[in-house]
Amino acid sequence: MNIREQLYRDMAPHHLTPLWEVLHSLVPQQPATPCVPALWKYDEVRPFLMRAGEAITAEEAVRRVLILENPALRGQSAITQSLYAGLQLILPGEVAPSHRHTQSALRFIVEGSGAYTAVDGERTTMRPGDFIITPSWTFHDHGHDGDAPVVWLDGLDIPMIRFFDAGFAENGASKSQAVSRAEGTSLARYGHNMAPVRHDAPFGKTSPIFSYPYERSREALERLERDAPVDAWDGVKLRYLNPLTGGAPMPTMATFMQKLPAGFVGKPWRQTDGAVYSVVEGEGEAVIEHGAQTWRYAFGPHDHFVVPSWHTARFTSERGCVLFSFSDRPVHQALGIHQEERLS
Ligand code: 1HN
Repeated sequence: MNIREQLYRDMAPHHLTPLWEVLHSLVPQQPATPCVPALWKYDEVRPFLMRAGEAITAEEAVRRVLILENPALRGQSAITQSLYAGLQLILPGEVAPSHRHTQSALRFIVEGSGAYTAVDGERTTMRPGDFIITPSWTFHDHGHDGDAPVVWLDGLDIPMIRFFDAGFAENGASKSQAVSRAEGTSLARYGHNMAPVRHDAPFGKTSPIFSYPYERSREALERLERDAPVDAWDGVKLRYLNPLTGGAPMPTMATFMQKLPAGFVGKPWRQTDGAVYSVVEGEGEAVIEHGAQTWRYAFGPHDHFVVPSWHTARFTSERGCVLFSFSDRPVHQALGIHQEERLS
């Protein structure tokens, strides 16, 4: 055995290890994510969700969710290194009981209407395409007074909070929290490019609006598609705002909605923030490239897919489509490490 190997062996019991053996993988020349691209076709996922509806109640499950696990991160409840995503089902008459946690959550409504989520005493009715926020450490419960299944995408910063070992959680005192404010109050206060004269930030670093209705987002995108230049990479893309800061609606997650016009053939891009997509309407194709590998995803309504960090992606759409997406971009930006490249 040479002196190097002898050194490694003798110091290992002392919990010492040589940097020079791992230096290159610690500081790669560019991001080297273990995540892989993945597509979940709604046609394939939906039957499993409905079977989950027969297998367990929302109340017993607490949250009846099928986790979208990155195929390269099985067992970690993660769709990227920092983000969690899942599809949640609530059936008529069910309640998902009140609790709170330091993890922030977003909901993007996929299918069905009439379910509600209650945040801090205010209920919001869910409609397809609505983007709803549960701020960190606010009590939240879900219920459903309608007559058909409701499914939504949950996006949470679970892996990030786990990484920081900063998670706390507790159950609410009652199953459903008491309603203390009329539905629509927070949207009226903060969602019209106005704010209370003596306002505070009721949810700290998180947006005071917790429901961003689809009809408004869609109208903006449609108008811009008609009246403004279409971006060669993104089509027509807008980011959701915290109106009190101009920044992302949550400290850990940014959300976006974009419309690709009919006949769109997008140019390729890559960014450090891995992103999760929910197809709202229409069809298209995502082409994702990394090294020598190429993934081609033909997507349609309610499909979900993930574009990992620093993978090159481009979109095409023959008949047009609307995409919702979220990523951990605000954290990259806060740390000054966000990078984005628009390729030709
Ligand atoms: C949670 O509270 C919800 O409130 C959904 O709907 C998914 C995943 C892990 C931990 C908490 C919800 C969750 C979650």
